[in-house]
Amino acid sequence: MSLKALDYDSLNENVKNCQYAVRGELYLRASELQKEGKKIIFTNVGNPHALGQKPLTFPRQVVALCQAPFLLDDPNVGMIFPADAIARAKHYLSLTSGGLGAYSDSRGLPGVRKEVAEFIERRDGYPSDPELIFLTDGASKGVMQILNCVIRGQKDGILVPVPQYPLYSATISLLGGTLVPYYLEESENWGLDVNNLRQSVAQARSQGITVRAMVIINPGNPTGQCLSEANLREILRFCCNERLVLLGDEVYQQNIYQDERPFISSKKVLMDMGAPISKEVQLISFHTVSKGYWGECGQRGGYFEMTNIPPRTVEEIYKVASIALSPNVSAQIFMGLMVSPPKPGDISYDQFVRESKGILESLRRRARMMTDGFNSCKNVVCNFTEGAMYSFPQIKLPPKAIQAAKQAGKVPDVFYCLKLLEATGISTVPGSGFGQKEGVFHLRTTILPAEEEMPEIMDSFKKFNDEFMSQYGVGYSRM
Ligand code: DCS
Repeated sequence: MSLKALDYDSLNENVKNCQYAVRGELYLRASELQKEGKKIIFTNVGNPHALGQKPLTFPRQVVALCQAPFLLDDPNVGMIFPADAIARAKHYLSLTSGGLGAYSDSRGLPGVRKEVAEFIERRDGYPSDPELIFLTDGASKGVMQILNCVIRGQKDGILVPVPQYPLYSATISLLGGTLVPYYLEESENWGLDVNNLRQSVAQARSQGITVRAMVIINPGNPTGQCLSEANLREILRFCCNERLVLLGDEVYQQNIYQDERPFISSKKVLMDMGAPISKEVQLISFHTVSKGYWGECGQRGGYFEMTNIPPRTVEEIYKVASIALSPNVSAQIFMGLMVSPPKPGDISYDQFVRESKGILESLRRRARMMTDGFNSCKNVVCNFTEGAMYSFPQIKLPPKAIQAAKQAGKVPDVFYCLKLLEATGISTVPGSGFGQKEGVFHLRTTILPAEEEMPEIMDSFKKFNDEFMSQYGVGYSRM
């Protein structure tokens, strides 16, 4: 009998081939254990509110009023909401055509796109055009839209860092393109060596692949490094010479935990380089409301900015965005608020600063606690989390553990992470889900558990790791 289209054996092979480890085997097992009543610490996803982070007050007040505009007509509204939140809610409602229940333009509300452009101008010191900014349902949707425009078939290659965030590998698989890996240097604090890029491109070309775009994640996920200005210049020059579109994933730009290497946007570095390069390199930069100290992952708000993209292409991207009608309108308002938060002198300013500083400073301390915790463990080495939300320790698995994993039919780091989960309830993602060099093993955890729980979590990790290493024989010395 012939198969129906949605019978498993007749599904689109690209769907079956696509892997997304952040919600993979470890996550599924953790969910099962949770159902059985075990306490699970979900450190597999960068989802701050799920781990207890409180929403910032001001944006929630504004969006609450936008969702329930009848409150604005209530004579008591001023007793519950501060005047600046009321004013901002009225401002955002005036930008919509019918409030939050109405579709917006498929590129987003023009008024919010203008606020995003003003934010970029303040951040970089260069003009930004709202016409070249599209609002999206989270950065993920933006990345998918752009990769969809770039990938024409299997012979089109996209340079992706390894380790990488699997949105990229999964989307490239879904779209039937080819991922061209370039390796980040763990011993250089996960720095990017342009020679590795050259080698990757040469190898891909020798296999008949047309390399069309390059992805950078800055600050890195899962690796946590901030790219230096010099490194960004090299990357931009490389993209210019090789005629590659640069996809700059900058969703963690507010999450910086050291002062030596601040975040610098690819757009600013490109503009600083001046003509002709600043007019040549095609760049798309992505941002989100999910990360930073906002952590509003469930709202699904993001944007991308296009630089040096021809108007006819922008029109085509607009056409494709139109198929989905409209990005979430409430998320667009979150984005507007994120890029234009309360200013000094506003009623809500002090509270806003107190809340956001509290979150960022605690994240900074947690980044330190985790790195130090991992580095105090046997056979574990870990670079400091300069930015983003993750720790990515290398686990030097003894040969006996690798053997035991093989016998159990598991990839060695999956084996380790499953044992960790069963023993401690800590749900991580094995390094193999992000890509890593052959024979080298990692795990990724977020730095998001509550600060007061952190010592206990690190103690329980250490205890597990000690037992694991003595069970399987130490075998390796620390780097
Ligand atoms: N880009 C990077 C580098 C990310 O880490 C994420 C989310 C996204 C884009 C997508 O964000 P939004 O679609 O929510 O805007 N990070 C996932 C992760 O690794 N853990 O949690 C989510």
